Amino acid sequence: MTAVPAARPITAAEIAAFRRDGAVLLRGVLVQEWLDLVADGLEECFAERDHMSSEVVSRGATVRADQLLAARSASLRRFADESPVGGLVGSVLAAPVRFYMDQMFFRRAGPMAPTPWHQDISYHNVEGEDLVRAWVSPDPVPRSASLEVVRGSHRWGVTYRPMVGHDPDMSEEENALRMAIARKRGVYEKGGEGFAYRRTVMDKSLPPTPDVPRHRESFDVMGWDYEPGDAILFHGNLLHGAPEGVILERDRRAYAALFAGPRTRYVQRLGQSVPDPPALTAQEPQTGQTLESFGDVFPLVWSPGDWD
Ligand SMILES: O=C(O)CCC(=O)C(=O)O
Repeated sequence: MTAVPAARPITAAEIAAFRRDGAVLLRGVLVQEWLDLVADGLEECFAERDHMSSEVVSRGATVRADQLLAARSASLRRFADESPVGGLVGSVLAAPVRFYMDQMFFRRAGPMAPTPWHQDISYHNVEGEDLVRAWVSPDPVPRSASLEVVRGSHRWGVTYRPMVGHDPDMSEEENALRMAIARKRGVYEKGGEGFAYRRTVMDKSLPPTPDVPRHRESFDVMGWDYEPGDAILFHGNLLHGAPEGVILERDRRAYAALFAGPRTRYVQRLGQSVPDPPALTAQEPQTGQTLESFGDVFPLVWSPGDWD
């Protein structure tokens, strides 16, 4: 085990809520030391773009999305491996967990760029029932700017197509035209040479992601007033996003770490968006292998009984 215990024990009701809804807000589980590490690590990564830094601009509002931050920042490495979030994920899964990868979604105060609705699982070369996100921020995030989820959608048994990137049924010129039209409307991305959402190939064998904002009343949308010290855990198959048209009164700096339980398997996705961690690529993973097969790349952070 490397994950230290949370500021308070997780309750049976919280574990039941996660399993039922696919997400749960855990109040007051992180002490200040962890929030300082997250704030330091995010500011450090924000200040220095790397080859996977992407800036997504939407009508004058910008979000910086970076990938694999623990590999760049000692503070975030420590948070991923040693903070209580790994053990909290293990507690909801009742299983050993490994740190898989992490991302930041960094917005300064001002108009807020939305996060399009999606499931995390479809952006990565993994599949299975126990990929779980731990979302934390050193900033208060009001309900109006909250991460939002469709309650229970982790149990729909569907993997949706992320609605980003190249349409393989269109020519290069048509794709370029599509992006030029979006740019004219103020929606564009400044990606890095190692990663950009727009370079994803749309996997047309998967159904399109439902348009939640357009048909919002048809979905059971849930969100929270988030306070620093809280952690939001949500299932890798859960539909989630963040709203458009909000003015942020303060920064909204989110750190989102993905943890994997024993049923998480490697799968080569046509629509893979986020590159595999380089240490995994070096081992030439094959579809169907569990992440446990790569224990040196994804070491265990917590196992049942560790906090007893
Ligand atoms: O914080 C956000 O806006 C997006 C977070 C997200 O999509 C994630 O953590 O998977």
